[in-house]
Amino acid sequence: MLLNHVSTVFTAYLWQQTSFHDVVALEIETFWGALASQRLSWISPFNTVQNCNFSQGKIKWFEGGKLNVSVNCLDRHVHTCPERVALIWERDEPGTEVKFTYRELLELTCRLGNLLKRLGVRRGDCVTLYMPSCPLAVASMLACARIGAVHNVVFAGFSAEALADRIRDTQSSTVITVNQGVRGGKVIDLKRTVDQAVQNCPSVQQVLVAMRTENSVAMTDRDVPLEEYVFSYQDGDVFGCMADIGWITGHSYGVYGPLCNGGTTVLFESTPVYPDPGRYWETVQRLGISQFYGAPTAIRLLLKYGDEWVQKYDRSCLKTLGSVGEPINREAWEWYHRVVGGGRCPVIDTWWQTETGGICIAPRPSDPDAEIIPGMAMRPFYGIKPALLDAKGEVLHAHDSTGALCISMAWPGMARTIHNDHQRFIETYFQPYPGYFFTGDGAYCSKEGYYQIVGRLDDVINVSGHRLGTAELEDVVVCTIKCVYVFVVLKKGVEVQEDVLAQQLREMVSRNIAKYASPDYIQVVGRLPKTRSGKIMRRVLRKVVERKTDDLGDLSTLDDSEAVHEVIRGHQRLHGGSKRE
Ligand code: 6R9
Repeated sequence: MLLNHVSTVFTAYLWQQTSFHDVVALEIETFWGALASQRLSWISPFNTVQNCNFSQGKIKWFEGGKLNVSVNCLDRHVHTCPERVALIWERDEPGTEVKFTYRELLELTCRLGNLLKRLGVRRGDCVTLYMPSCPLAVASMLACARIGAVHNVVFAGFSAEALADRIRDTQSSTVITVNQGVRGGKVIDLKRTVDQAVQNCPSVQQVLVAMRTENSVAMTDRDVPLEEYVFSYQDGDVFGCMADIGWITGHSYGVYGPLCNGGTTVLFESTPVYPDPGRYWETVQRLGISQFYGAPTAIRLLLKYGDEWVQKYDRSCLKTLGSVGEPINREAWEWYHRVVGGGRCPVIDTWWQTETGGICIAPRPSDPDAEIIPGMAMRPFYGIKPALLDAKGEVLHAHDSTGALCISMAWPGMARTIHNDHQRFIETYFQPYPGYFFTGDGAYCSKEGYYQIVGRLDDVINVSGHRLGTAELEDVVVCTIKCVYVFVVLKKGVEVQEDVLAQQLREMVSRNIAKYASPDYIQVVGRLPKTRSGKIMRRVLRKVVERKTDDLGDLSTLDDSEAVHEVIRGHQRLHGGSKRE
């Protein structure tokens, strides 16, 4: 876990810089080796930079080296600048942000680390966190890392069953939570959910409970009350990653990346539309955010509310706008660039995955005036060697082709196994294309050598011999029909002629079907089932289209369960109740 975040450190660091042509030419090993020695404090130095073999699923970086990521995030900076602001907690209650200095965060982390040790948590144990994005959650992550425990951060939006599954999976003896969470003005009884979950988790011996609100909650013998510490305000550079810490983006770019670099990070507890759709931009103005990192789903939602909500606030502090989680369609990209950034800030579409640990393909770093093409992740990050492979497993050497996105060389942030299932790790990522790490995504490489993600590979269809992804079709529909949410289901194995597809799309547009439409293989609906990080749950929608709604699978990561019923009703209205070929 510790080393997984090492490359995040570098990507976050490089993102803040402007010109890097001088490092591009360096050899990969020299590059990572030099950065690792210069940017991190090691307890014992490493002997080799890398020792990786994809066919064996062997990923070893910095062998012999030992470091503590919590020390790298905190102690180093407390020695040089203890009063610098490490965290700005953008609380759900508008205008009540709280700042934490590196000194305060270290203090809180050490106290928690000592408490965990006193409660019997040992190196290698897994601690489950079920908390909103707040300083205590960050301190809990860092406290685990500090004492060598593993943290399992579960979205505070998950149900008791989903939480119980994850606790059982990791055999946690300790859970950390808060009495209640607050999101979008609503109070959520998190402790009560934990109580329900642990009834079916015999491994849990203790639940640490902090107070997020003033309301007391029922405590049992198993529960340990925690007090919070809060304070000091200071100015500084501000990295504003809006992702919840329960998503990998919150881990890498909300916590480990900024803190390891001695930066100031914003923890956003609220939603983009609470108390109104100006929340993000009011926060940008008030906190002086310089790098804003968000998800396309939020950008598309805010676009719908109009420019006034953005223009009301001074955004001159913004330098860079980032996007992550799914393809950003051209319209959203352009609005983000023109309205939010006032045409001044580069918009960076960053492609990566939980498995990659940090950003792998993004338009920057590159020359400050190098071109950026809307909706394209474009350039591989240093040390990332993408390759596109065809269905036969052959590498596509020519540009202007689409294939399975693989990565041909190891990099330090990559996943090294799947917890308790190394065989599955090898089968999922290394067996589909021997010698390559397989991402599961499809990508197009342009004539210029720029990459564009076209969507998950199981969602790609063959149109007149070209592989078209869901993202491309959705982009067309959003631009023409002017609706916010579009989801394209591609029936497996379908081959269509380009003119047939174009005709179907034209018909949809001319009939102005903004809510439900049904050519053979396309569904356009109103509200969609999505995860909290904004990913459309395509497997659920596929089941709706295939009329297998009795078994929709695991819905625990769903943000709004009502949306599924809306889609089912919409689909029935279109096709009636009967089964159709
Ligand atoms: C960081 C994160 C990973 C999957 C990934 C891809 C999709 C992420 C994207 C993108 C197009 C981008 N994805 N960023 N697709 N353009 N800029 O999202 O991790 O939650 O593990 O999801 O998300 O399909 O494979 P994770």
